[in-house]
Amino acid sequence: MKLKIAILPGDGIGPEIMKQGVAVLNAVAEKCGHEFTYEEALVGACAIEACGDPYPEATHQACMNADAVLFAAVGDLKYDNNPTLKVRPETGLLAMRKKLGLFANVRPVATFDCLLHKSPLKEELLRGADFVVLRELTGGMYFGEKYQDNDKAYDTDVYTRPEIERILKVAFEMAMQRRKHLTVVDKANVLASSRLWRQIAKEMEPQYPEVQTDYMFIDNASMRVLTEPRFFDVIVTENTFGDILTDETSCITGSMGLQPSSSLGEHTPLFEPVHGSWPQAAGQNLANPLAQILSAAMLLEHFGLKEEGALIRKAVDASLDANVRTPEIQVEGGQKYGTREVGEWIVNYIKA
Ligand code: GGG
Repeated sequence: MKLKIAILPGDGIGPEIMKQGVAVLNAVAEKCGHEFTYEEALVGACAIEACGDPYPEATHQACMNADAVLFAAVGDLKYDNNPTLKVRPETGLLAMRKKLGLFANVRPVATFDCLLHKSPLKEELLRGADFVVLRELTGGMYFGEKYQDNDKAYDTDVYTRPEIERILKVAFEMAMQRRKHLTVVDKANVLASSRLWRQIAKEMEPQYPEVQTDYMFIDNASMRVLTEPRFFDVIVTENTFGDILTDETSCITGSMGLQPSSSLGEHTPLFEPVHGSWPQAAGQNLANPLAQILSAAMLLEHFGLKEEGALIRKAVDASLDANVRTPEIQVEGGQKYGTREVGEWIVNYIKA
């Protein structure tokens, strides 16, 4: 298969983990006889530095012209530490999602047996946990009207019926493909937008009679994903709740560096780690490349390359079993591996 992939390394650890993601894609292409071509483009702080725009038109064109986008992360301390800098790297990410119409962010949460002990949670609660958080990605507070002066600030939490219906349709259909259990997570006891989500979900329920649908407040869900992770199959929720909930679920997988995602919608699909740019670790060969590599696996699976995706997953499992791990999941007293060494080990496994 021929695939044209837009490569967006972004900021911080982004370029380092992306290098490993692309190396793994190349190893798969070589092994399985595919032709993947790449066009690299700027997004985030590096794009602001280059041209003053965190999502330049040239990057948008590269994304639109590609079959898929492989993205790493954006964010830089310079902007976190200086609130007078009004153009932030993260607005590049939001603009990209909005312009590509990527409203459905699929964030799978699964355990790795050899890392269960790394979690702060009890092993017996975690074993076998396997669910998906479907995060709405182009609405809510992230995109609603904002205001800030010295004395007052607000973000508006807006959702329209079509925005809610389209993400719920994806959620119900995903549940049908899995264990037929959907949990709608909201804050309907307080928020009007949540009440509309709940109303529309209840209206849609009869179209999917095989799906067991339940409703949970975000505060309760935040507790239940940690105390009863096996309860969940598909969680659907709005933008902000989904962002927060999936950092929390890194306690289930064992590391933020192990959570990949896909973003689907109107235009080119995008694949990215759930984690951010970790600018403090940039250039130090410390970051875990596995979320990026697993995002590449999701990319291939999206185009029907199931065996190729499975090959990457097998290589990732093998690297973890062989204790070839970055510091945050390293075996106590074991050998240290960096971003590069983990990536190279996986490439060699795939080529063997
Ligand atoms: N790879 C994800 C990333 O770069 N995250 C940084 C960030 O700004 N995240 C906010 C979001 O995902 O909405």
